Amino acid sequence: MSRLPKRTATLRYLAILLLALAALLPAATKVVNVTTSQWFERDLNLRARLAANGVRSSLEVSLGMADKAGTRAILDDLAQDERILAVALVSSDGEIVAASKDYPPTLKGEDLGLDLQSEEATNSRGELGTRAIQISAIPIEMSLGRHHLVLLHDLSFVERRQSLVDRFVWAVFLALLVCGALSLFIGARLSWSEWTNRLRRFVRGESHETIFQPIVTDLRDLHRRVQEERGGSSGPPWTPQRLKQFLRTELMGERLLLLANREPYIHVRGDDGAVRVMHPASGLVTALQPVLRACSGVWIAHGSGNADREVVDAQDRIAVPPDAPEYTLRRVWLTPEQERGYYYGFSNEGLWPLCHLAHVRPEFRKGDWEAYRTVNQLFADAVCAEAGVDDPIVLVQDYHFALAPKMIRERLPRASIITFWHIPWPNAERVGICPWAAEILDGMLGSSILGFHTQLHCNNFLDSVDRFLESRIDREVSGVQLQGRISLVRPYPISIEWPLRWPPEAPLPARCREAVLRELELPNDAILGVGVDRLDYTKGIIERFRCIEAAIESNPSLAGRLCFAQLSAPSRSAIESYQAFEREVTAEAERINRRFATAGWPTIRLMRAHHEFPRVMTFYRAADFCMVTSLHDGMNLVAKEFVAARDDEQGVLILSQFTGASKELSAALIVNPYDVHRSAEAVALAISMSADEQRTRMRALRAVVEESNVYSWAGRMLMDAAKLRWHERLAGRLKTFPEVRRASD
Ligand code: ADQ
Repeated sequence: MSRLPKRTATLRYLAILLLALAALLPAATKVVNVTTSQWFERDLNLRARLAANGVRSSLEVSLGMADKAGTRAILDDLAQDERILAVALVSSDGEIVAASKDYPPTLKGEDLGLDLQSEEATNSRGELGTRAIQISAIPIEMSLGRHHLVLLHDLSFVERRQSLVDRFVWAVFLALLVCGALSLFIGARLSWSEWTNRLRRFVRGESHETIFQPIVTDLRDLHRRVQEERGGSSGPPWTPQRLKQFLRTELMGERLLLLANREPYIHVRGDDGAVRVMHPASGLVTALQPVLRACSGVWIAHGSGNADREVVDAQDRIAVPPDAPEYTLRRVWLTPEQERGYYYGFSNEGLWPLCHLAHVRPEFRKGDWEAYRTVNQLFADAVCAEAGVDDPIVLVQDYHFALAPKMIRERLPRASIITFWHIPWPNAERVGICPWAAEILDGMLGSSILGFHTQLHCNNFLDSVDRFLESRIDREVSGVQLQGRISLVRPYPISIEWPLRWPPEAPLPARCREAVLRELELPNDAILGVGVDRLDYTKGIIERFRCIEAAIESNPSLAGRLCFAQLSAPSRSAIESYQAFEREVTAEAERINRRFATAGWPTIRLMRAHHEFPRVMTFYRAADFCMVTSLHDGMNLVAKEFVAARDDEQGVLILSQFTGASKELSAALIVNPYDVHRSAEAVALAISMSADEQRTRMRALRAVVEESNVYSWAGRMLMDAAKLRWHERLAGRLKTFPEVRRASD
């Protein structure tokens, strides 16, 4: 805040004070003068009366003896007083009986302007030469009759005193002015800084003085309007450049260390002996790859390809992407037993079904748990070895590494550890199924920030901590305090890059449609639906097929026109429940295809393969509608990819209400995949939807994904981490525990 407005305000108050004093001064002087002159008059009268009483008996004697000289001597004595100029004794008929020597002979009784018949003392004002005088007549009762002792008082001392009083009044006013100005300056300064401090404390949420509520309401309003003007985001849109810039300015250009089980590039030696690079079908990789490309750093992951070891250097590192390196991939090797226990066992037969409400029983085996602990330690060690500093920023990804945050924290207490849980977090009762629930929670709370896709998952996590750990939960800041450290628990809905890294030669949607219809040998008027998923029982693929079946059932004219292409990447095939699921999906597709065999071509096209990115995009752009019918899904990026692929603003998204994405993409047709009948109605609605309505919905969906892209996901987490780092460093400097308040505000 500039000093100028503060000074101007103080000067204004000073001028008001000056004017007020200037207006008061004449009145004050007048009042003081009148009052003092009344005091003096009263004083003189009193003196006159005292004098008269003092000489009354002597005068009576000298008058009785007709002793004129004696009488005059008495009066001369009286006139000795410095304030009495002259004295005369006047008879009741106004005759001067005797007078002191300085009594003006011309001043006769009738000239005195006094009532000489009065029994009371009387006064009048007059002048003697140039002097102002007061004339007092004091009646004296004597045996010779009533006389008046007339005293001429010198009033020049009154004038002298009054001018003294005037000067004194001026001096008092001047002193008042100086003191007023000084106290105004000091008071203004003190109250200004006190007020600013109180306001700051209130804005930071450290006090609750309702007096400031209107200001904060105005601030919020202003902030909201600024946000609206910027298209709803806090600040300019998040781009790779903004993310990079943010890292440089707010996090001092720190490298990111990213820990994830899945590697972004897998080197595989094919049957022909050549080494190929594969991109795994993984939502986590889809989301994090653009972030690491933007920020550089190290991605630490399990080396899972059969040619992975052949291409790394002595430190198990390789620069990626292979064609234009932007960051480092550090591979960690696992024995087959470790992989079986940690990955297939504890992570995917235990935690995955535990966290997804998809009716597959979680399996918890002690051997798997031990492998999980060992492998978490192995990866935590790799992170610490790559850190290079004692306070790195580590992004721990997913349920494979629940214990790693605490293990990293033990070796690097000053690290900023952001853990993101990509799958749902169930309610506390379900969490209790895991025999090591407390250890899992304790391990995760080694993080500085714990991120989930939705607020519901955060709430479930806090409830679980409440149930299984001795800790302090601060619901106001959404954090858990454990062993003197706080972990913030926040929702960060994940997303995809925007705009999509779509090859420049990407065909227009119409060309994509032609290509797909040709490949699937479909007629030009075919209605094409698409589904893209890993072959996972949580994705609701069987429910999706049944919904297509029900749509044709209720509208038989769709048979022979509606084709549903399901791109399914095999996933976790070593696990029995996944093998069974794959068999079930295949059988269900075959059954439906047999049922509508009269169509001339299979209704369900189950394309069981991992498809490279451009091909997936071609299907998105070719489709009339895309179905995401997960039974439970943390977010689901397929929904967002479909929306991002449709720059023609056509196509309809049918989206399960059990995905995190449905909380953001409300312009989709939201369905309950268990309700096959209603979901089939949604398919019918999608097929018959006008181009205008498709455009309106698609525009709304695209606006959401554009604004909440993966850079904003990473940016918001890193912003919170930066604030937390700042708080912790400050607290460390002050040697107090960090009082963390709303790190994301
Ligand atoms: P996933 O369960 O892997 O992710 P999802 O978010 O749908 O699920 O992402 C799947 C990704 O794999 C997409 O990028 C998709 O294009 C790709 N993919 C799917 N099938 C494919 C195929 N056959 N060929 C090639 N690519 C294919 C987990 C959670 C989700 C969460 C993400 C990110 O389960 O809920 O959204 O992490 O946090």
